[in-house]
Amino acid sequence: MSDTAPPVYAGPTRVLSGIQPSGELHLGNYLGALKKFVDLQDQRPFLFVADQHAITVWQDPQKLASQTREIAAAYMAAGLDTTKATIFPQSAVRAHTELAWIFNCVARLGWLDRMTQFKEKSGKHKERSSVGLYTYPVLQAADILLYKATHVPVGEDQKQHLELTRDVAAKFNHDFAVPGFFPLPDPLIEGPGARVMSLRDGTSKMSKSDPSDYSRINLTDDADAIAQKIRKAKTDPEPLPDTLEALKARPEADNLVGIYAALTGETKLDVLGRFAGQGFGAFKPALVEVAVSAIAPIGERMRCLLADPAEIDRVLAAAAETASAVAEPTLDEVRRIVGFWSPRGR
Ligand code: AQP
Repeated sequence: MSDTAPPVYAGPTRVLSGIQPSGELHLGNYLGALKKFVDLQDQRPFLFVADQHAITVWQDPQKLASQTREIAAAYMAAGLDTTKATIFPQSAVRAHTELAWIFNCVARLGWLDRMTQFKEKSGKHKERSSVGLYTYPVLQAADILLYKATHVPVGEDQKQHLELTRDVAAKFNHDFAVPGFFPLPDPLIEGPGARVMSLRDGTSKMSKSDPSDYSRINLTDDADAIAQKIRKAKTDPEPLPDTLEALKARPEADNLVGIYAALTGETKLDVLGRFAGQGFGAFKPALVEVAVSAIAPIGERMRCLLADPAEIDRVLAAAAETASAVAEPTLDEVRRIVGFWSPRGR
C-alpha cells in the first residue's frame, strides 16, 4: 500500500439488508435474501422493511401498512429471532430520507443513468416514472451507510446498486476529507440462489410484479400450489446433463437445478451428480419434495403470526427505536461534517 492511500473504515462489522413490501414474497426473495439473513443472524443483522422504496411505484395506502407487517411476518417465519435481528420499517427511522438528500448531492447523474434496474422498471415510459424510482439507489446508499453496514446480503439484481453505494461512500469520504468515515460495504451475493428465474421463462428473473402467478412460488403457497407450479414449470425434453457447461445452455433446466441446490445447500454439480441422465419426470417430484418441505412451513408460520398484528407492531416499534439509536448519531456526525447549522456548532 502507498503512503498516500486513505485510511480504511475501522469500525465493527455490521450486516444490513431490506425487502420491499410491494407484493407477495417469492422463492427468489427467499433464496436471494431471506435465507441468507437467517444464516447470518448470529451477527445481529439490521433488517428493514423498505416501505419508502415500495412507494417508488404506486402502492395502495389502504394496504401498505399491512404489506409491511407481512414482510415482518415473513422475516420471522423464515426463522429470524427478534432478539438477534432488528426488524424495523424504513419509514419509522426518519434519518434515512435526510441522509438520502445529502447523498443526492454526492451521487452523480451519470452514475444513476447507468442503473439497469431503473431502465427495466421504467421500460418505455421513463417520462412517466417517479423521480423516486430514479433516485432509489441513492436512498439505498443512505439505508446502508446510516448504519455503517459492512456486509449486505442481497440477490444478484442488487449488485449494481451496491456498487453505487460504495461510490457514494468513497466520494463522501473524499469530498469532505473524512477518510474511512463510511465503510465501503461488501455485497454478499454468492450461491445458486442469487438469481432465481421465472418458472415460465428461464431468461427472466422471478419477480413479484410478473403478471403470471405460475412464474413464481410465493412464500404463502401451500403444498398443493407449490407442487402444481413445479409440475407446470417450463422445461425441455432432454435428460439432465452431467456438466455445468451443458446445463448453462438450457436456462429452464439450469434454474430448476439451481433452485434444488439452493434449497438443499448443495452445489449445482452435486445435484447433477445425482440426477444426470434422468429426465424431468424424475427430477420434478424430487424438487417438489424439497421445495414443499422448505417453503410450506414458512407460509403456515406467516399465517399464525399475521393473526396477531399487534404483536408484529410491537416488534416493529421496538426495533425502530433500536435502529434510531444507531442511525441518529451517524446523521448528527454527517450534519456536522457537511457544515449544517446547529445550535451547538458552526
Ligand atoms: N429472482 C430473484 N432471485 C434472487 N434474489 C432475488 N431478489 C429479488 N428477486 C430475486 C432479492 O430479494 C431481495 C428483496 O427484493 P425487493 O423486494 O427489495 O426488490 P426486487 O428485487 O425488486 O424484488 P422483485 O420480486 O423483483 O420485485 P418487483 O417485481 O417489484 O421488481 C433483494 O435482495 C433482491 O436482490
